Amino acid sequence: MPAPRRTLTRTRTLTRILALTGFALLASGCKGQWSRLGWPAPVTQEGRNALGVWYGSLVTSAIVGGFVILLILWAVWRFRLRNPDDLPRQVRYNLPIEVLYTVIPMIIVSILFYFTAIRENDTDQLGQKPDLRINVVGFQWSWQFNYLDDGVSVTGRPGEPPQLVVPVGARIRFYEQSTDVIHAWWVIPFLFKRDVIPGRVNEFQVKVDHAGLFQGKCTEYCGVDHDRMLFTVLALPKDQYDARLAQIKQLAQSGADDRYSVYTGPTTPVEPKPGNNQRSHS
Ligand SMILES: [Cu+2]
Repeated sequence: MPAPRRTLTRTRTLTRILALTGFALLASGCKGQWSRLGWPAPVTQEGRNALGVWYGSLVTSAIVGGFVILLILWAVWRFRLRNPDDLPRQVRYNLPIEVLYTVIPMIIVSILFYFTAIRENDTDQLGQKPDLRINVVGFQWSWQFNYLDDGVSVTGRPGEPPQLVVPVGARIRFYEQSTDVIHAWWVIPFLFKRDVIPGRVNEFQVKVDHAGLFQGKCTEYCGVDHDRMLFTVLALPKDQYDARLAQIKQLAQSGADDRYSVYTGPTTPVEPKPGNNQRSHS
C-alpha cells in the first residue's frame, strides 16, 4: 500500500527539517543572540542582571505556554466527538478549578514581580563614589556629553553622532538632563535605558567591564529628527582612555574641532527651578 510509505517519507523529511533547524539555531547560538534569546551581549553587571530577568520571564512563559498547549491538546483528544449523537455532558461553574486558575496566575505574576523589583532596585543603587562623572544632555536632536571632572564637552549634531569615551572597569555616574522635551538614553549593550526629562536630573551608575564600541540611541520619540539622535560609547582600557582624553582636552582648548569644547558649567548638575527649565542649552 502506498499510503504508509508516503507517511514514512513525510516523517523523515520533517525530522530532517527539525534537525537542520535545531542545528542552525545551536550553531548561531554559539556566537550570537540566540543563546541570549534575542538580546545583545551585556557589557555591565546591571546588564547581566536585566538579562537574568529576561531569561527567568521567558522560561516561565515557555513552561506556562507549554502546559496550556498540552491541556488544549488533551481536551481536544479526550472530548473529541466519537458519535454525532453523543453530546458530551454539559458542565459549568467548577469552583475549585476557577479558584485555581485565578490563584496560580497571581502567584506567577507575584514571583515575576518580585525578581523584577529586586533587579530594578539593584540597578537603581548608585553604589560607591564614582570614578568618573558624565553629564548627558539631550536636546533636539543630538546629545552633549560633559566630562564634569575634566572640564570638556563633546557635542553632536543630528546625523553626526557624538562619541563618549569611557574607561573599562571604572564606576561611571551618569547625570541626565534635557533642554527641551523628553528623550531617553540607551546604550544598547548596557541593556538599560533611562528617560532624560526636562527640569530633572536623572542619575544612574554602571561599570563597563568590556572594551568595545557600543551603539546608542534616543528611545523616546522626541520630534521629527528623533531617529538621528544616535551616539556611540567607546570603552577603552585605562591607559588608552587617558591618552584619548588628553587628546580631547587638547582639541577642546585649541578649538581645532568644533565637536569638542571647554566645559564651564556646574560641576554637579542641578535641577533647574520650576518654570525656568527650558532652553538652557544653546
Ligand atoms: Cu530624543
